[in-house]
Amino acid sequence: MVTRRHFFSGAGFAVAAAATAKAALAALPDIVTSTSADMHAPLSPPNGRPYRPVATLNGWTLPWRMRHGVKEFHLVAEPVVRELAPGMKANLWGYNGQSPGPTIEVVEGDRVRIYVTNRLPESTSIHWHGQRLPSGMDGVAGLNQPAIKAGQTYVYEFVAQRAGTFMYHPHANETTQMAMGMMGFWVTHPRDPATMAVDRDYVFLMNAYDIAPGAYTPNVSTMLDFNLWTFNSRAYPGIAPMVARLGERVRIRLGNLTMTNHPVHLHGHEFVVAGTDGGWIPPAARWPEVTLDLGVGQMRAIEFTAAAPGDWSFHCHKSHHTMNAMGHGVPNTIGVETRDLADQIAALVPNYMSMSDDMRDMPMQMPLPENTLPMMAGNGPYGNIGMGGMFTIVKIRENLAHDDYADPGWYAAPPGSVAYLWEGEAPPPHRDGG
Ligand SMILES: [Cu+2]
Repeated sequence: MVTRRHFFSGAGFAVAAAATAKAALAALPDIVTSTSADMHAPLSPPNGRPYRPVATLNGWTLPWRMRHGVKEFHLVAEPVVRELAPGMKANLWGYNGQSPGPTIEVVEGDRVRIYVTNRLPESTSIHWHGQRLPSGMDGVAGLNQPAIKAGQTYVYEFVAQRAGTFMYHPHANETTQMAMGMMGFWVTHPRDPATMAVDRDYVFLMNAYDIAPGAYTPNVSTMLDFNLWTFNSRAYPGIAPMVARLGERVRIRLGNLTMTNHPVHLHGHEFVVAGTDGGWIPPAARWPEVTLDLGVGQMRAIEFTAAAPGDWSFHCHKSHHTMNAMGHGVPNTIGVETRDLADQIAALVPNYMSMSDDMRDMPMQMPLPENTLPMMAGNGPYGNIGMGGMFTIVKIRENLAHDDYADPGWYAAPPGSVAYLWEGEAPPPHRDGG
């Protein structure tokens, strides 16, 4: 969970201080890195055209420098250690200290220059997914440019022509590099901040890893059978809640860089799809949904009014995507008296535990290898939340400050508004005819 102290400390930023050749390096923007997987406060633009910044779930926005009217960013592709959730860290590849890399925010019409330094042990490139740009800036190694070799820096420059939702990722050895976490979000804000304005604008990427229980490094030869399903390289309960004040208009922008589709589902509210990969949908053409199936390589922006106070689930509806690493090829034990069986096996195998139906109630007691998340791990106000992976909570409260993104804790439901236990006997079933 993000605490207020962590959230507002601004800690986790570091600017690399070059002891030597500082004058020569002044030609390049500073390298800003983050050491924290917490959600940072949205970055209000210190210069350039005004806009309402986005909030990156368990992430941050890359600061830039303005040089002769050009917004200059410096991305560094490098090995990182990412905390996927408390209790588990992964050796990933990312940008500027984290995976995903920092969000890049610019305004429609901005001229943008991005320095990309490769500190990986192999060649890479960077593709600006969805952008209108010169072919030579599109970042497919071998097609649009030579690969960026280890140690090299390449410079990309183009005008952000279209407002909308974008991603960046390598187009060089990309199966490996995306399986290792190399990706980031990009938002181009409308030239007029009143266009498509909302009160809160959350962004994150959906990604997946295959990390064997007890291991730290993803298996990069996995094609489909991933075992950790994440929002911005975080698994529940490590994913920050999305907080909103009652009545606010909320946007959530998602990009899918996993190898399968994700039907994401919001509880208690309807939303509309307000934007696709190709731009904004005119308001009259939007239709209401409660589940959006996000295909591979796609981006969507959904919007809703935070109409009801409470704690509302927001998750992928593939139920195995709301679980953390589990064994595959497990026999079906539904209807099997697993307790009797478990006792017999336990006599042969110490510490054996079966997939019994009360397992959710005891994940904290299960012996797990080091650096392994329980399959279903969250603790809620009423007991265990049988969720991991691609799951988080939209927390809607009255009287929140409009710039308050900190976790407000659990919802205190008004008396009489919570499902309650029936104390009496249930009647026998009444069967018709037959
Ligand atoms: Cu999913």
